[in-house]
Amino acid sequence: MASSPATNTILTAAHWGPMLVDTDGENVLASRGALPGTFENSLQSVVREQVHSKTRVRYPMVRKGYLASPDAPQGVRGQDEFVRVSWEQALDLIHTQHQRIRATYGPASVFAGSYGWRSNGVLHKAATLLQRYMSLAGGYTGHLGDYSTGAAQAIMPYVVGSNEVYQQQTSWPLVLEHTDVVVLWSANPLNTLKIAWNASDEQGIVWFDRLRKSGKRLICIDPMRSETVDFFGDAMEWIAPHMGTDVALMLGIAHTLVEHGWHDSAFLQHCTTGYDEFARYLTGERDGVAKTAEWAAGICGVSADKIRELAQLFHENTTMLMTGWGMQRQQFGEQKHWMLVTLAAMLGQIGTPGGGFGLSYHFANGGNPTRRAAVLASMQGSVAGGVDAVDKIPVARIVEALENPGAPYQHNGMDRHFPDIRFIWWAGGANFTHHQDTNRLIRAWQKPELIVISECFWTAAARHADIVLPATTSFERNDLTMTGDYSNQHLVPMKRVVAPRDEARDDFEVFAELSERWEAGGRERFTEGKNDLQWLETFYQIAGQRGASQQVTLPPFREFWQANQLIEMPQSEQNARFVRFAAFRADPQANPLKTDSGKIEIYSRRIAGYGYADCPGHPTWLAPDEWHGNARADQLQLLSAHPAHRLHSQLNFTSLRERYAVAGCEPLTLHPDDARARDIADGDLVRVWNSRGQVLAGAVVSDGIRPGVICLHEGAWPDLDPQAGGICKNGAVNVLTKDLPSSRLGNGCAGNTALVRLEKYRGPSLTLTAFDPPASA
Ligand SMILES: Nc1nc2c(c(=O)[nH]1)N[C@H]1C(S)=C(S)[C@@H](COP(=O)(O)OP(=O)(O)OC[C@H]3O[C@@H](n4cnc5c(=O)[nH]c(N)nc54)[C@H](O)[C@@H]3O)O[C@H]1N2
Ligand SMILES: Nc1nc2c(c(=O)[nH]1)N[C@H]1C(S)=C(S)[C@@H](COP(=O)(O)OP(=O)(O)OC[C@H]3O[C@@H](n4cnc5c(=O)[nH]c(N)nc54)[C@H](O)[C@@H]3O)O[C@H]1N2
Ligand SMILES: [Mo]
Repeated sequence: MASSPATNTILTAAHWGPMLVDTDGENVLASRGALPGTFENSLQSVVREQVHSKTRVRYPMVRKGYLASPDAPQGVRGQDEFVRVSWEQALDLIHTQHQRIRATYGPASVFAGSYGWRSNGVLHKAATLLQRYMSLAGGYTGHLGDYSTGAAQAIMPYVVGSNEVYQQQTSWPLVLEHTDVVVLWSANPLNTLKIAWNASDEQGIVWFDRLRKSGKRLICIDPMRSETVDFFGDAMEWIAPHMGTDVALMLGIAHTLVEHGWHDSAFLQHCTTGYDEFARYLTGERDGVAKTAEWAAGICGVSADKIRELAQLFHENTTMLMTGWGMQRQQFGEQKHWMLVTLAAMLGQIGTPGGGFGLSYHFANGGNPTRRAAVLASMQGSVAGGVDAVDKIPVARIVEALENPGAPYQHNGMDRHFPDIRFIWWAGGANFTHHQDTNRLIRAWQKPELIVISECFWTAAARHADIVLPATTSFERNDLTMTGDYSNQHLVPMKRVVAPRDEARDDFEVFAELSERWEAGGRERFTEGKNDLQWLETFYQIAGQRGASQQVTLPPFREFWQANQLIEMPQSEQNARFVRFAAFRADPQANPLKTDSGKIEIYSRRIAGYGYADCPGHPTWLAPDEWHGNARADQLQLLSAHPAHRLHSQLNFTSLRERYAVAGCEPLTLHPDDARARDIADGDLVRVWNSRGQVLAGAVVSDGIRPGVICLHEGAWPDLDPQAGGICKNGAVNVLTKDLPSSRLGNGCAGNTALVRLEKYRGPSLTLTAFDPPASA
C-alpha cells in the first residue's frame, strides 16, 4: 500500500497578502496568511477552491458559430454552444484571424486595453503580456485611466500637481502622534485594505487598530454604516449624507469657516491660487445663492447644526481628512476631491504632521512607512523595436467606442475620435462584472469580429467570447512580488504550488507561442531568450542593484529561491517621519507643486478654458442625473461599494459566498423604513430593477444605511436568465448602473450614480447558474 504523500508548505502571495499553502504535491490542501500579528483576512483561506474549482476553464474552447465560419461568424455571443479544440487549433485560429483583421483595419482595430486586477506577480502580468505580444505584432488600442479613480486621478494633477490617489501618505506614526480628528470620508478601510495591487503588507488595519485605541475623535461620512464603523464601535461617529451630495456638505462647512473668519487666509495667500474666484461662488456673490450650512443641509440631508459643528471641530483641531474613492465613482466625481482639497486648504493644515487630506489611507496600506528596500523590476508591455499603443480610449468608455466607431469625444482637454474596434482580447480582467450597464455592454459586445478571453474561470466575459483560453492561476506557476504598494515591506517568492490543472497554460507561454507564429524568431523576441526562472532572476538582480543604493543586500537568487522564505526590508527612520506637502508648505517658491501656478489651484484657468459644463473652473455643486433630489417616491439610490469577501468578482464562486449570500443571492442592504414600505422582511428574495435591467438579491434589513439608499456590492457575477426576462439570478449590480462618464475631464466610471425600484420577488423560483461552466465544457 502506498503511504500517504508528505505535506509540503509553500510560501506564496496574492493581492490579499503572503500566504502559506499546504500541498500533497498534486492538490492544494489548505491555505492561511503568512504574516504574524495581522488581522484575519478571509480571502486567504480559499486557495484550494481557486485551484480545484469546477468553474475553472479546463481546455481551449471555441464558440460553435464562430468555429463554423470565422471570417463571417454565425450565432450570438453568449447564447451559442462552445466546442473543445486543441491548443494548436485555437492558436492557429487566433493567429489567422488576427492577421486578417490587422491587415484589413490596421492596428487601432485591435483592442488590447484589457483592464483588470489579474493576479499579482512581477512576471505573469496578463494584460502586460498581451500588450507585449501586440506590440510585436504592430501596435494596438490601449486604455487611459482606470475604474478606481478615473475622476480623482484626472483632476488632482491640475489642483495639486500629482495624482494623490496612488501616492504615499503622511506616515501613520505622525498621524497617531499629531492628529486630533480623523475623518473617514467615503472610505471603508476595513474592507478595502484586505488587498493591494502588489501583495498587501497587511499593516493598514493594524494601524487603524492603533487609531481605534488612541482616544482621538473619529468620524465616518458615508451613506452606509460600513464594516469600518462597526470595527471602531462607539469610538466613531457615523454621519450619513445622501449619496452624491458631498460637495454640498463640504461647501456648507467651508461657508461656516468663512462666516466665522476661521479660514486660514495666510495659507490661502501663500500656498493657493484662485480662492477669491471660488469665494464669490461660495458666498453667493456670483449666483445669489450663499452656500450656507442651511443650504447644504437641504441638499445633503445632514443637519445645519452638524455641519457647523464639523466646521468648528476641523478648525480647532489638527484634522486629517482620510478620503476614499466611492464618492468620485459618480457623475461629476471630479468635484468631490477638488472640493475636499479646497476645504483642507481653507483649514490651512496641508503639509503639517497629521493635518490636511490623504487620498490613499484606505488603499494598499497608504501611510505605512516606506522601507529601505530592494524593489523588484517587472515585465514590460512592449518588445524591443515593437509598436506601443497607437491609440488609447478612456477605460470606462469602451462601450461608447464600440457603439460609435469614429465618433468625436472629449477627454481631459483633448478632442479625439473613437477607434473602429474589430478584435478584442481581454486577459486578466472581468469586464462583464466591472463595467456599468451590462445589457448595453452585451449589445455593443456583438459588434467586433473576434473576441478572445484568457481566463482561469468561466466568467460572464468568457461565456460571451468567441475563443476562451484556459489560464493558470498564480498557484500553478513561478513568480515574485513585493508587498505594500507604498511600503515595499517584503519581497516574497511565489513558487509554483501545484502543476497546472487540465490544459491551463501560463499567459506568458501563450503569447510566446503566438509571437513565433507572427514572425520567425518571434518567440525569442518576446521572451528575450529567457524562461520563467531566468526572468525572475533578472528582476531579482535589478532589485539587488536598487537595494544596494539603500544599503540593502539580497542573498544570491538560488539561495533565496531555495529557502521558501520572504525577505523583510529594513525600516527607515526618515520615511517614518514623512509628511506629505511638507516641503511645499515650508517654502512654496522654492518647492513649487507641478501645477500651472506652482500652487494649489482652487480655480484652474486651464480647466475653465476647456469650457466643460460638467467640470467648471472651480469646485461646484452639480446635481446628478439620478439622485435623491429627483427620485420618484418609490425610487431608491443605488450604492455599489466594494465587497468584504471578494476582490471585485474574484472568489465569488468560492465557499466565502456562504458568509454573505442571502436567499441564495448577493445581499442587498436596505433601511427598515424602505423595507416596511414594500412589505419586505430580512432574508426575503427581492427584485431590483430600472429601465436598464433587473436583478434578484437577498434583503438585509438594517438601520446601518441611510433611508432612500440601498447597497449591492460590486463584483457578483452576472447570471442573466433569458427565459425569465433577462433577470440576473446572482445580483450583479452593474445590470442596474448607468454607463455615463464622470465628466469630459476624467471620463471615469459612474457606478455609484443610479436610481432603482425594489419589490419582494413573487415570480417562479430560478436556479443560479453563474458558476456552472457551459454544458460542453
Ligand atoms: N458599479 C460598480 N462597478 C465597479 C466598481 C464600483 O465601485 N461600482 N469598481 C470598479 C473598480 S474600482 C475596479 S478596479 C473594477 C475591477 O474590475 P476587474 O479588475 O476586471 O475585476 P476582477 O474581478 O479583479 O477581475 C480580474 C479577472 O482576472 C482573472 N485572472 C486572475 N489571474 C489571471 C491570470 O493570471 N491570467 C488571466 N488571463 N486572468 C487572470 C480573474 O479570474 C478575474 O476574472 O471594477 C469596477 N466596477
Ligand atoms: N476587500 C476588498 N478590498 C478592495 C477591493 C475589493 O473589491 N474588495 N477593491 C479594491 C479596489 S480596485 C479599489 S479601487 C478600492 C476601492 O476603494 P473605495 O472606492 O474607497 O471603496 P468603495 O467601497 O467603493 O467606497 C468607499 C466608501 O464610500 C462610500 N460612498 C459611496 N458613495 C458615497 C457618497 O456619495 N458619499 C460618501 N460620503 N460616501 C460614499 C461607500 O459606501 C463605501 O463605504 O478598494 C480596493 N480594496
Ligand atoms: Mo479599483
